[in-house]
Amino acid sequence: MIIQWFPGHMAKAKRQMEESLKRVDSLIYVLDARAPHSCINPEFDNLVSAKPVLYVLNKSDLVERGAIAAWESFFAAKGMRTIAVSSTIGKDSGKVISALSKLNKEKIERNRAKGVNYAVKAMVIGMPNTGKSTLINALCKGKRTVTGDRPGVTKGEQWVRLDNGISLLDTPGTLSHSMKSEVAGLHLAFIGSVRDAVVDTTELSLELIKFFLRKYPQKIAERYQIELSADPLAVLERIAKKRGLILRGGEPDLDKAAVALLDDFRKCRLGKIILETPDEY
Ligand SMILES: Nc1nc2c(ncn2[C@@H]2O[C@H](COP(=O)(O)OP(=O)(O)OP(=O)(O)O)[C@@H](O)[C@H]2O)c(=O)[nH]1
Ligand SMILES: [Mg+2]
Repeated sequence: MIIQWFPGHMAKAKRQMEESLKRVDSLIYVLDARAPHSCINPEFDNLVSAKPVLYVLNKSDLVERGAIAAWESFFAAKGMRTIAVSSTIGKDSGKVISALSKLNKEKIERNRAKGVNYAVKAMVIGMPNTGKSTLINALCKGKRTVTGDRPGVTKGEQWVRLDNGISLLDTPGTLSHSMKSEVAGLHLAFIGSVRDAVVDTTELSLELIKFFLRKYPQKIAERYQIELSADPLAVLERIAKKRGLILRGGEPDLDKAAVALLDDFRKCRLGKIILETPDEY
């Protein structure tokens, strides 16, 4: 299943980010901890090569600690500064601020030597729905940006100044013109970075079932109390029946079952699941 979504507002957002790059000294690159590799957008390469970058593995509450540690080591080996946080839990703010200050240490010290108190300006970038605006709210301890559990919530850039003088630029989440791989497209759709309305949700749920059958079959069996089958369609039918999602003629309502499954996965009701591990890359 090939996922493709690049509406005009993303092209515009990208142009704006390139323009705003001149006004910041660093980048905070927010990745969803469930799919860190798929969240790296090749179209951000020009931004990343221009400024120091702090990679933030956000939503780490949705993944086992050990799985995140493997990604942290993977990125560290590539010289990428990475920290894992959970912006909704919000106790990681100090960690982000200190990593950001470390990233800009030389500039801050150079200014301090001249008697100037330099405050960092960072642009927060990432795929849609990875939690950029939520992270900013956690850092400023307020509700300054609009957030929501779907992609495309942030429509335009917005500066937010923290108490300590640090300024953060929120940006709209953007995908790439074409996904770097079919798997990356699927993972981004699973985590809600692609608008559900532009994909065939039932087909997407069958792909998610295939993933579970491969990696975590028990989680599906336990959650829905069904017998497993190697055929994803049979699994979806069983989920529909178990949930009482039946069409008028008595057939299972696959579309509703698909929505329920995707929702359960996204809300962590199937347990802590990582979609990709470093050894696959
Ligand atoms: N479990 C969990 N959910 C999170 C976390 N951070 C953000 N979210 C949720 O993820 C959803 C998306 O958050 P946003 O902050 O709006 O994401 P965004 O990256 O700004 O999205 P766009 O502006 O659409 O690109 C919201 O429902 C948040 O509550 C986290 O650390 N853990
Ligand atoms: Mg946002």
